[in-house]
Amino acid sequence: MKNIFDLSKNGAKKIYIDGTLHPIKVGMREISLQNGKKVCVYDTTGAYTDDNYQIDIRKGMPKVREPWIKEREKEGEFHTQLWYARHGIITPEMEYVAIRENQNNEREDRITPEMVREEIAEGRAVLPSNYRHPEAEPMIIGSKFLVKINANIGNSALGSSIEEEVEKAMWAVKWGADTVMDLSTGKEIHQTREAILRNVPVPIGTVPMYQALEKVGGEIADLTWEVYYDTLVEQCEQGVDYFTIHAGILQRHLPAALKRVTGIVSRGGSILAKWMSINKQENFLYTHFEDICKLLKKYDIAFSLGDGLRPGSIADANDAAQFGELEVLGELAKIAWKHDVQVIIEGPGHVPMQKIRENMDKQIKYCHGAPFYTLGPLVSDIGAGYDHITSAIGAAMIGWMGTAMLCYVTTKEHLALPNKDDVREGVVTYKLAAHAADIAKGHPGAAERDLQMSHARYEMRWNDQFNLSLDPERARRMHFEMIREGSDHCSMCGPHFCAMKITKSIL
Ligand code: IRN
Ligand code: FE2
Repeated sequence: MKNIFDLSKNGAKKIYIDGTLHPIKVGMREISLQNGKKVCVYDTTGAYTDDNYQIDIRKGMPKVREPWIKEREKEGEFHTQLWYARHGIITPEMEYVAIRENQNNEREDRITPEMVREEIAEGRAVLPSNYRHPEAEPMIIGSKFLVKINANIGNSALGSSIEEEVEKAMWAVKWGADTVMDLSTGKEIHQTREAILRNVPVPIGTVPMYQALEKVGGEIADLTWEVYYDTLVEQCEQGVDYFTIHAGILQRHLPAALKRVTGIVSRGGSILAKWMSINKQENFLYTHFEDICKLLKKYDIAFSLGDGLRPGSIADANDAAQFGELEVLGELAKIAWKHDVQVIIEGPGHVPMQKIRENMDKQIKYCHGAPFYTLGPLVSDIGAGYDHITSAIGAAMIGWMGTAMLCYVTTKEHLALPNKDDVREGVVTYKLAAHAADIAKGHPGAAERDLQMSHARYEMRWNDQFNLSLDPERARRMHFEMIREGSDHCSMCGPHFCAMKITKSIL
């Protein structure tokens, strides 16, 4: 397989930073500039960008966490990162993410391993780490840290193959996805997930309900707690790091939700609503919540408490159904914490800009500081074909307000299953939204790359401009569409109308 991860053509290389508390090596990306400066940036590609690495899909990736897990095995007990944090223990995973977050800067306000521990202990940050997924590099989701992005992939009944989905997953991490969710609902769900888990260096999330429903032939009436639980165990064993579990949508929320313009737009949420209406019983994920906690705790899998009632149109934003469910998610977070299980809270959806603030405020109020993870939100309903942008506007805003992870939305949202190119565009668009939020939040050193980019622009260092951008390949191709290598200007202004050139000639 051709190496899609070659950094050298973009003036970059992989470097490793040693831990001080633990014998760990943290991979980062170093971009070398024409003026001799070096810029160190966060890197999600794991061993793929290591010079000596040979990609072999059948063999899978190196197991970076294996030595630490073996160590715990020797001690005879496993605990969750939350348990360790609460007991004052800084794990190798915690030191790892602290080093990663700093992007090699030595500023006084840099992230320390102790800060990581404290944020996890307080439930304000999550370090997804199923010990059955040792291929995943530790990363952290919390409002004090870099805003993270998730890329959804997965087949549907109408298309895609295992190879295509693995390629999409690798492509997603190439462009910077911090986690990948496999949302497959079609054929060979187990095998597809296995191939993805073994071949990406980031945490993997799923919505187990999708496979549970497949197991009963798509018949919601046939769904049972037992089938769901078996599915959970299967996915736990495979190594899934976090599960979207729609345990907060309850019978009492349904009348309001059914009166909406767009009803229930969450797949998981709609399945459970239908199940409740058929059986006249409470959501079995809610009634069995503690059983789920006990299972997840054994593996250190995090909850991503699903927003089954997120609004699917701006007309439905911030309604009683949505916030009623959010309140329940906050109660469930407390129960999960009682079991030392880590928790993220999922959020919307479609929300006009003036209603975004209330979402963050209510999440903080109801959910006791648990990280917020939103799908956009899309700030308008008319962006079909451009919904990566409609949603990135909302994502940047809510990220700035404190949302810890942004679930990307692709150009194909509402229209079709995204392909590789859609994944790339979605990921880069969301990296921008997340980065814009990091700058606005004042994350230590976040704006350094921007400053270097601006110097490169003013000094017409074209290669540096490409290499510092989030998609060097696209930037380079566009620049050279109309102009030859070695020109000191671009084809936008031509040789005589470059404002920066004119400015520099003013004495
Ligand atoms: C994120 C925030 N709110 C929803 N999401 C994601 O939406 C969730 O993590 C999953 O990847 C996707 C589909 O969820 P539903 O439609 O089953 O709720
Ligand atoms: Fe939508």
